Amino acid sequence: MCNIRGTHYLGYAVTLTETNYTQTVVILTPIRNAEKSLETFQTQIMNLSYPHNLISVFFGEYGSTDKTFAKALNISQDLKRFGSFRDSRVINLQMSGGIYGSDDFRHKVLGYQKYRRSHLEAVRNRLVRYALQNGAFDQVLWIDSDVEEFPTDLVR
Ligand SMILES: Nc1nc2c(ncn2[C@@H]2O[C@H](COP(=O)(O)OP(=O)(O)O)[C@@H](O)[C@H]2O)c(=O)[nH]1
Ligand SMILES: [Mg+2]
Repeated sequence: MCNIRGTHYLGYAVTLTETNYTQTVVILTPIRNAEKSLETFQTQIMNLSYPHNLISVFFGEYGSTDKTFAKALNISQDLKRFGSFRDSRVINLQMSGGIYGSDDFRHKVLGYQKYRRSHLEAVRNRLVRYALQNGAFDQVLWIDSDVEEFPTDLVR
């Protein structure tokens, strides 16, 4: 077992030592037609072990043809009300474009990938610009709504 900057390593198991956290974090999540993955996403965010009063969660939506915006709005209210998160908002990004279709279609058609990726990066950039203009954060973390599982100590 060794100790590297307060973190104990034993084989592949990592145990974080208790720390008095002070840094504020904003989680940025672009969403479009993400209705189906939002519930799992909410559960995972709620389960984060980092102090919720230091975490803000901003969703950046545009162009959904399902109930993504309304659902994200409910989640943002729940995060504040029941999860004691510092802040949570759903931002209307006003950015049309991107590639629509099934996961398979969007991810596999080679000719679309450069355009699809550059659109997504522009979306992420607009979201971070909004966040930095509307709050003061020590750390920024992008997590996509379709990441089905992440460790509860991800932010720590
Ligand atoms: N606002 C916005 N979000 C998008 C758009 N396309 C995808 N997203 C969201 O961005 C995240 C990543 O999209 P995804 O298609 O899974 O991309 P990939 O996994 O990086 O190939 C997900 O949370 C999507 O809901 C878009 O055009 N606008
Ligand atoms: Mg994805």
